[in-house]
Amino acid sequence: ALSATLEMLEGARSVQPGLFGANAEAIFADVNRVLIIACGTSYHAGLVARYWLEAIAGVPCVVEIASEYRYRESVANPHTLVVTISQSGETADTLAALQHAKNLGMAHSLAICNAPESSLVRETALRFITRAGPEIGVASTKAFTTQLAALYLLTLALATRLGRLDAVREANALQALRHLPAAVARVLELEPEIKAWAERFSDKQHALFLGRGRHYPIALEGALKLKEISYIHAEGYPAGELKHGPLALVDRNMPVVAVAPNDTLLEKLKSNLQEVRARGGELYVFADADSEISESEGVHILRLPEHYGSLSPLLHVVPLQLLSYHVALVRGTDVDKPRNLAKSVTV
Ligand code: F1P
Repeated sequence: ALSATLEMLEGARSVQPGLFGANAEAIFADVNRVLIIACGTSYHAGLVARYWLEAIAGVPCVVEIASEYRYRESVANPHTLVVTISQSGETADTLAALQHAKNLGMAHSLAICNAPESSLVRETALRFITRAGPEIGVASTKAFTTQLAALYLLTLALATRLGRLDAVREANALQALRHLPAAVARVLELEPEIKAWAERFSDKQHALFLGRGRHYPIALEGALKLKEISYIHAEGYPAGELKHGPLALVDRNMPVVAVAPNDTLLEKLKSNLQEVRARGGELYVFADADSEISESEGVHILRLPEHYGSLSPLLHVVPLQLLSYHVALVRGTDVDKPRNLAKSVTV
């Protein structure tokens, strides 16, 4: 799926605004703020993008859950780019939130969507079609990774427009994007070990997912996937927030999954993990090949083959998706059609 999303980069040396539509250049020139609205997994993609847009493009960014946004009297800024993210392009809450933003006077809109003919794409000034192919299951997986790739391209386009990215950094970022499909393929090779971990989750009733920084939304997404397809109650938390409540839940019956890439937050995360271990919580840590972290009693570690810098969330979500998939298989739930859920939430 990612290869199809990134196909349009072939031979490109920079991210042209035109990737997002004919008027993109003029619209990007008028934008000083980004408002992202989406639901579910697409909302988590937006949360990751906020870290990129602020750090790389220097653009203030707010991310709103679409089903709530329209009930707030938020203060509108006409120079806002309203970014809607949706796999189906038919999610009623996202469409209503976009309409609300327009009514407030925000006319610059972009849809990141997998359905070219959808209502959402018709309603926005700009669009990026993710070309992930059809998602067979209800739970969004490849739609998520392709949404992230699209949001990273948007970040690069805005960063260049605002003079925040020189040609060398842009070329490096594009090279990293092009290498992504191969990097994901290597992560998928961890499947046998993840399958073995899944056996240990099958009789559990609760699980906690921890991450920090741009991997906090990945922890949220890991928890959502486990809930959606295996029906195990799961919560995603920023690891630093543990001591403000969830630590009370931790005991040996609560598996704790940690997203632990080798970035500047790893040391802080490790001290959070010690807090879990001290309460008897069993840790399942997704680290990188060169993360300084080691196995011990109750601490299981799987290593992703390479650390991927800014784009690391795209790789770290994959083992979490696989974990939920294998837990669901062991528990015998329907991975494609979870009870009570619909592919498109149109009401
Ligand atoms: C949003 C969403 C999905 C989820 C499920 C229900 O859909 O919450 O993330 O997996 O399919 O809807 P969309 O707006 O991205 O199509």
